[in-house]
Amino acid sequence: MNKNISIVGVPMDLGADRRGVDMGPSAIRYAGVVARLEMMGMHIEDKGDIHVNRPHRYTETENHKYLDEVVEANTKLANVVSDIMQEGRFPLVLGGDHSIALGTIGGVAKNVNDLGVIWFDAHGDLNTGETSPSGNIHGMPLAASLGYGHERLVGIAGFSPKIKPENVVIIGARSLDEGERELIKRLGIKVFTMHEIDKLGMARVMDEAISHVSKHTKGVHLSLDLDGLDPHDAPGVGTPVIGGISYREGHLAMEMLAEANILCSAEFVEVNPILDQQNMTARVAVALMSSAFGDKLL
Ligand code: B3U
Ligand code: MN
Ligand code: MN
Repeated sequence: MNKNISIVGVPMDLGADRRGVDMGPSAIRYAGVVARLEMMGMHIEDKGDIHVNRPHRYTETENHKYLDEVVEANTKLANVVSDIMQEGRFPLVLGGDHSIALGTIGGVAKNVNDLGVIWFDAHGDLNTGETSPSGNIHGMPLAASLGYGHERLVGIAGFSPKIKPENVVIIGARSLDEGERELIKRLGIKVFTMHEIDKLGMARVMDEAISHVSKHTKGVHLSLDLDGLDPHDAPGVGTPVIGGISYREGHLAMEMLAEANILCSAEFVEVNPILDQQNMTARVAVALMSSAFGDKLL
């Protein structure tokens, strides 16, 4: 496990409908992420936040809200993340809405051929401008990373596709749009919905997910949307969906990732302190991070 971790915040909420996730990085820092990881013996460098431009007015481009701002911030993020990888450090990105996965994956995939991705989420984030019911770009980053969607999103970091469908797993899905279901079937993406988690248990799901994403890859990126967890355990998210992954199942999943020692990068997104209760969701995010980096109970 790489003990040299560089933290980057992305105070972005333009990819989502509800304001407030732009304060996610502050909430996660306030929840003590640096101290917690340092206590575990990690060497932490906090690079601060990426600058995200505040738009003067609402814009929409072919069913993409705030396309210019989202592309600009993700382009910057991809460069910062790529520099961190070049230094041999582990990028830990704090969101921000999930549109920032485009920049993170762009920066990581530039440095890791055949990157695997574990996508923890209630949603598929596999919409394009044609299929999106909302025009919110946070519902599109996985599709765009695979090469589907608006050319300006797909083109972030200057190359596409960034990842291959056979190297992706989605875990925790329970709200998929029609176009997303079609893309999942067409590309043969491995999805562990809540049905599989209930039926097989998280331990078996993670065993299968880990062997799937590490088979043909040289590193795995963890993209964890806090709305993958059940809203009882993580209420501070923009689009809560009932019936999610429990706090305990989330920890088991992170502990198994640490044991497998496959991660090269991670991001924790969609923490919305405005909708939270006593910063609980940010604290859950920090606890999950510590498990993903190998914190043990005994
Ligand atoms: N799939 C819907 C809803 C959604 C996606 N991601 C979140 N919500 N957080 C959409 O708008 O694309
Ligand atoms: Mn998401
Ligand atoms: Mn989600």
